[in-house]
Amino acid sequence: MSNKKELSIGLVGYGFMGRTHSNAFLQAPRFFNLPYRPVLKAVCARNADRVKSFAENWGYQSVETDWRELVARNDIDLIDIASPNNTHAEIAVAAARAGKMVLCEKPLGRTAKEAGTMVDAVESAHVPNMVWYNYRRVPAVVLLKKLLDEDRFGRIFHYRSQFLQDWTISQDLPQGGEGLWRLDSNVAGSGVTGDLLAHNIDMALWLNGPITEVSAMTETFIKERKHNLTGQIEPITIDDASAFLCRFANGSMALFEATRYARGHKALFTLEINGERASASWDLHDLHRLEFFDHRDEGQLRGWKSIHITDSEHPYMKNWWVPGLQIGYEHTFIHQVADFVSALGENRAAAPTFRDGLATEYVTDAVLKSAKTKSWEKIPVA
Ligand code: SOE
Repeated sequence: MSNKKELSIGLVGYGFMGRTHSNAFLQAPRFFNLPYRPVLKAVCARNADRVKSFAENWGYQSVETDWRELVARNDIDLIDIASPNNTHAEIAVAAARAGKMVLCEKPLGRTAKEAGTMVDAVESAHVPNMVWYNYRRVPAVVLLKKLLDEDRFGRIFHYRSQFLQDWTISQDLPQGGEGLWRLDSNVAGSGVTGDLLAHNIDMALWLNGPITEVSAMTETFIKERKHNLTGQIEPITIDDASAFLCRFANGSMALFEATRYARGHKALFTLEINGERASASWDLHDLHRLEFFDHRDEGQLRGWKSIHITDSEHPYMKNWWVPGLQIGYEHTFIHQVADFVSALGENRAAAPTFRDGLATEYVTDAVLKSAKTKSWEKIPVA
């Protein structure tokens, strides 16, 4: 066991995200040289039996069934929020007030207003914070960011990005409860705008800078579903599909689309960027490849390159296996922990901070508003 200083984690929530985060806390110090060693101190969820078996499986030292007890413990340094969206703000604000570092699953809040209270709490308590927008840590995407920062693209004209899924097409799928809270707007806040487009927007703001205005449309294809918690047929008020046009501050124009009704697509997150000198594209189903076109290449050999991002000189890859061997989805979370803990050691913030998460929520709020008003909406500065 390493003699590094411990960073004691208190996790809230044991669903899909609780698993990705727990795995990341365990693996990050094994593959990256970090100034602190995350320790799985406690996990909290309401169901006592299930939280106990989750704790046994992942090696948490203790369990809680009330997040307030977890936040009050003085043997916890960091509260990690992986519970449904309607719980994020209250837990984050209490954790920050108790002086804990706070990590939070995306989207930060259900609305920008809610997210704003979370930003105020962590900033006035001066506690390190970060939102789990994990796809920023795909090595191919990090390489794209580097190429953009090196100004290989020149002036940017276009950005386009989609997130396509198909898991809610059946009318028989209920809403509410585990996993399916994503269909209940009281819990989720919104549908694909907050759940999927938020990923596209976070990545776009990071790669291409601020968005200034949006014009959107949304649709709810299935208008009522049985609610798992009440047993009643209840209205569906989330957006099943959402698309918007926008302008970036750098003058580029963009198209974004997310849906859970694209039959055949499971998690097809795509992006393409077109500049004066170069273009690039990436998608999550082939996440270790970056497609790159450089107009400055010699004319007779000019064409799209498909770069396999597995070499030791590619972002993060020297910490993994040997050149040519791939990594995947769970590694994006491991990278996020590694970056957070490294930044902590240097007294720096690790992006995306809560304030960065708020910037995304200004855009998602404006998208939902524009879909209602049928007019262009301006984006405030976070
Ligand atoms: C929804 O299906 C979901 O699990 C999102 O909640 C995640 O953020 C996304 O990464 C994958 O899809």
